[in-house]
Amino acid sequence: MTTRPDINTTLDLLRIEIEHRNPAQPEFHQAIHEVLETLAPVVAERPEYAEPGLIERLCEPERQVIFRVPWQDDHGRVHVNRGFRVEFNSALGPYKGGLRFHPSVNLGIIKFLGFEQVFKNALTGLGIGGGKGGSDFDPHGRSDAEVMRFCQSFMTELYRHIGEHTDVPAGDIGVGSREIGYLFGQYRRITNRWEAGVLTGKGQGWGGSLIRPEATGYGNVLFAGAMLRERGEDLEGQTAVVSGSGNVAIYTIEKLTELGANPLTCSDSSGYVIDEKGVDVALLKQVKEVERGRIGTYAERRGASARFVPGGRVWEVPADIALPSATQNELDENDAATLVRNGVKAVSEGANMPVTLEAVHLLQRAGVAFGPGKAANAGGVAVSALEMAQNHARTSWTAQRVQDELSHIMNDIHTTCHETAERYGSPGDYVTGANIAAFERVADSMLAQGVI
Ligand code: NDP
Ligand code: 2IT
Repeated sequence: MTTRPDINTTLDLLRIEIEHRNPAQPEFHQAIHEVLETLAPVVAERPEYAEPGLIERLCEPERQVIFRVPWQDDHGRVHVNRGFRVEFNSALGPYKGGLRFHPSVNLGIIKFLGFEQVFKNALTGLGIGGGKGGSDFDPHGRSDAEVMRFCQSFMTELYRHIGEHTDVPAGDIGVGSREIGYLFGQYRRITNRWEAGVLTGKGQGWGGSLIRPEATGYGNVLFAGAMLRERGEDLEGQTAVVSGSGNVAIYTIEKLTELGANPLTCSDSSGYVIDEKGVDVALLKQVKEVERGRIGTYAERRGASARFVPGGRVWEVPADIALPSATQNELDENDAATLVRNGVKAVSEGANMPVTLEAVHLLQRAGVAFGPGKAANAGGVAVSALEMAQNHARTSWTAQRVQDELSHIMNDIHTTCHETAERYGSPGDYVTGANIAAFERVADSMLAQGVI
């Protein structure tokens, strides 16, 4: 019989081989590392998972598309960006996952996001495969007309790869309802089809689901609440540090406030705001969503309770819980040590992979409840899948119905991760629980569907 050390060695060798075959993709390596280092107990118990090629197939995208995106700015100057769509795994359903527009986007980042998405989507239990895409286009400071021309050019290539039964993109960093509108319009124009289920995150009047904008942030707060309940506490009265000030951060702050917690911070790439009275979500929405402004403006308008800290890191602000909601690797080992010193009880990832692997280990060793993004931020893609269901049925559900479904799904994901961690000998370790539970679902389907 194969022993646990043998399996660990095999998984290590596999990881090294994957790193070698995918050079210069550190974020992809990190995402693979985090998963492979947790799989030994399930592979030891279920020999079919050691079948040659299974894990290799799981770590290799089914398809990767890279394309040129030329567009003209308002002065007639031509720009050339790069577009990506990585269709990672469709064993459980059509590829599903967002599009990111940010200058840092490259193939390695899209692959890490696609790999995470396969596991996240499996945890929702909703029959969606995993994919991700985007571009190194920077929407900051661009006019609506420039963003529209960019989206139209991007879709002029992307349309041939997507479809309601094939691959269903949505938003991510830099892609919100404005961009989804332009993308949907161009898809409809090229294909001459009203194919509502081809994109999610659509506007209310044309096939969007109520609560989709709120879903990721709301879901993460529900997940954090479930982790606290497991320790005999709840969210009421807890102080929170939140990073970011985009879609995920805004609705995280809104839900925290609604449940009686006190969100003290928000941030963007220029620095952070600390607001002793708790962040005023209406003002934040006005500054960031309506005016597309910078976070310093919030502090200027808020008055005495708020202060802008240029270039600072929110993690230096003492709080009971932390919800990183901006971007990958924004919370490192030093930040984690600061949080622990300040008595943090729970850290829940609203963003994808915001906490470095070393920081995750440090938090777990210190006994902090840690919710990995693939579980904690799955509410967004889950409501996207509910949007697809509404589109297919040509109906729309009430906000209450979607909220009820969301809270049911988040509690279910929490229970699955918790129970799986316990079953495989790591009680309280949500990373191991999430990875193994998702792996079992995807791997079983891949095994049943043969070597493809
Ligand atoms: P938005 O574009 O709405 O907001 C992103 C926020 O993060 C902004 O405040 C932005 O500040 C900040 N940010 C982005 N990149 C950086 C960076 N390199 N350094 C510092 N700050 C940065 O995106 P979302 O809120 O949609 O996404 C946030 C995170 O949540 C991402 O990791 C995304 O993958 C993840 N996520 C999103 C889901 C969704 O449904 N939207 C679902 C699940 C996860 P600035 O404007 O200064 O760049
Ligand atoms: O990371 C994510 O889960 C998202 N950006 C949302 C994906 C989706 O298809 O709604």
